[in-house]
Amino acid sequence: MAVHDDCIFCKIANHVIESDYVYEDDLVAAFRDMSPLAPTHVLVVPKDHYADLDDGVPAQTAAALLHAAEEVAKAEGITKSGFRVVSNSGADAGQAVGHLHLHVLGGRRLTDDFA
Ligand code: DGP
Repeated sequence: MAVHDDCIFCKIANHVIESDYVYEDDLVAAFRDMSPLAPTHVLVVPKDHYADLDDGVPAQTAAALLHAAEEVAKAEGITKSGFRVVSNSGADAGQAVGHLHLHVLGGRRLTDDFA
C-alpha cells in the first residue's frame, strides 16, 4: 500500500493516528475536520496516498470517495437539508494538506465563501 510516513492523512486513514471516524471501507476513511466550518465538516480520504485529484487516482478509488461522501451525508442526516462536497487541488484552491481529500459540509446554509 502506498502510504507515506510523513503524511498526516495517511496516518489517520490507516489508524497510525486515531481520529473521529464517521465512515470507513477498504479504500477510504472519513473523519471529522479538526477546524470545522459547519456543523458537519468531514474529510473523506483514500487510504493510499495521492497528492490531489490530478495524481493518477484509480477510478475505483474515485468512486469510493464519492460513495463515502454520500454515506457520510446519510449518517449525519443532512441528505434532505443539503450538503456540499469540495476537493481543493493545488495552490489556487488553497490546498493545505497534500493528500487527496473531499470535504463534506452541511448542517447550515452554506454561502459561496468556502471553495
Ligand atoms: P484543504 O485546505 O482542502 O487542504 O483542507 C485541509 C483540512 O484538513 C482543513 O480543513 C483542516 C484539516 N486538517 C488538517 N490537519 C488535520 C488533522 O490532523 N486532523 C484533522 N481531523 N483535520 C485536519
